[in-house]
Amino acid sequence: MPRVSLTYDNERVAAVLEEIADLSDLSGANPFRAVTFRAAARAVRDLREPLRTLMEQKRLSEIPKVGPAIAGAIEQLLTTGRSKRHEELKAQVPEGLLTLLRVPGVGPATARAIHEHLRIATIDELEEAAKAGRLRTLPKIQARTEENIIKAIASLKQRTGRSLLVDARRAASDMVAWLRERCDIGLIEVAGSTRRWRETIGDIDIVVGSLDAGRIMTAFIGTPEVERVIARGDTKSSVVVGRGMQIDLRVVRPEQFGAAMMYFTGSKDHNVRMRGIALERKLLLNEYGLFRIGEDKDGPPIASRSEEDVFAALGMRWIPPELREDRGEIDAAMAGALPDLVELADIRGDLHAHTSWTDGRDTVSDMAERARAKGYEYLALTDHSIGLGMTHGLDAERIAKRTREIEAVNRRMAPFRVLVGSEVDIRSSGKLDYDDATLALFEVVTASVHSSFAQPRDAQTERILGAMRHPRVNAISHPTGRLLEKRDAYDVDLEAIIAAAARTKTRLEVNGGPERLDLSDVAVRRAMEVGAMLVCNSDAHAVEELDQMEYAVATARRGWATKERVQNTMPLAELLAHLEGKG
Ligand code: DGT
Ligand code: CA
Ligand code: CA
Ligand code: ZN
Repeated sequence: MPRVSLTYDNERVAAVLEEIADLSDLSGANPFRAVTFRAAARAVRDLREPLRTLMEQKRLSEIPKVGPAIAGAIEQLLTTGRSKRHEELKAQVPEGLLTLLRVPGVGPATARAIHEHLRIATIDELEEAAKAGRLRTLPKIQARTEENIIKAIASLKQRTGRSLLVDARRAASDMVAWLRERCDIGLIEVAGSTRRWRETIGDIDIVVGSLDAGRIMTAFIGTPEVERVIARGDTKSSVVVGRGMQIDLRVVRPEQFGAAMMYFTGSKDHNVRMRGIALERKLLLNEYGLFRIGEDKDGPPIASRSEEDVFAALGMRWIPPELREDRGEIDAAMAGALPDLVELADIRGDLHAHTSWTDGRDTVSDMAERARAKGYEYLALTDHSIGLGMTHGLDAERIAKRTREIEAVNRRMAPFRVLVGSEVDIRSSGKLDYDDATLALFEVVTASVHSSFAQPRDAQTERILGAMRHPRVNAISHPTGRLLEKRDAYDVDLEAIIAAAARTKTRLEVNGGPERLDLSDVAVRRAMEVGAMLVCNSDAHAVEELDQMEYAVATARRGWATKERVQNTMPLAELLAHLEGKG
């Protein structure tokens, strides 16, 4: 049987190599070792092939920055899930020291000094010491560093510890692929918040319908990804895989699969209401099926095999998992008024992507080829404006050169169409980064905030409203600026922006970047209510990131978005007409 190729491998190995680097630093060992491992981690992240393939072809040492020692460590990780060097270092370095490195501003030398002098090993202890002014008594730590550490810890503490949806989906599909291959399971699906495409995930839930629970549990626990087994039972087990991600697996009988999927998909609030609806009809709904009250639990259910059966028996159409949050979907389903949600297949092009002209990795031609291969009719390449010094923004001369390159690609690839686009920065003053004459050089302009996040609410709101009033600005990208588990949205009157979007016909982006998902589902719902138009974009900085569109569409669906309200479901000709004068 062929081995499952685990896409998660490269990322997982890179993370361990990085941790080896951090631990080497913390142990005060040879500093070059840390540098080497960190460089190798970066090289592994940039790989386009699975490490497993390279290992099987004995080509690990061809990876830049990977010498024989690191190649050996990678091979150990891939085959046993562990690395000797990693384990040795972990035994050497006091537990908890690694977590201090998560505080921005605390490097290895600082962490070691803090530990040696103050015996501090946790973030809570660090915060306490910083607040008591005890850090500044240490050599090389100034009062300002101490202040910064207090601030950094405050923002760290805002994180929920939940995982990004994209990481959960990857780990979940790797596990499903592994179990399918090992056990030949017909009925297996991801449930829980991952199936609902919630923006962050607490743990992954997988449901299997099979009569062979024992064998499936054994395979589950024996997966090479598994770092720790939390619980093992006959029908329910839990494990932890890379990066602390927990996976719960439940096995039910095949004829119970639909009811179990419904139960474990949740959300909890949705389930509570569904059970209430059942009770009103003198029915009992649980993970085994829908039953007439009074009959014993082992009697035959009215429905249980598929979700459709259960919903139908309750007088409802099947509710897409993205809607199952108890936000009105149950009433809508009973009234036959569920929205006809936008689908990935409705998307005809992408209106926000970057190339190697600015901070993207791939060329105009590569991006266009991949977009066409995805079945798109068009792709807007929206490289950054000049003000973003760090991303090598386009000046007049480079705009012209890039446009000529795009035209050449368009001649070759017609009828596929690359649109000449710009992601124009909204400066802190509220001015756009290009003058009107320059903006007129683009077919698509999306405007966004990349700096001065701390402006007061009124100023920030006016800054974005000003951009929306500009006739050449088609859309606002990542309208709130949030980075999940990293940075809060800037303080802005989103209600005013959504209202202005409807008024000025400026589209609001649903950005599919894994850390963004911005607008959020809730904001999309508001935009839908108010009549604002949306655009679903990938914000790809490399060809494979065009696939982030899936996340933009899922987030739009969670906000009840329909096809008619998403601009890039339009065919090219219609889109071009709309872009002129904001249609
Ligand atoms: P998460 O893991 O925090 O991202 O969110 P979920 O929705 O995946 O929650 P989780 O993993 O605790 O449970 C998965 C689903 O199983 C949940 O959405 C509803 C159902 N469920 C689990 N435990 C209970 C419970 O005690 N009561 C009810 N009503 N439903 C439950
Ligand atoms: Ca879960
Ligand atoms: Ca769970
Ligand atoms: Zn962008």
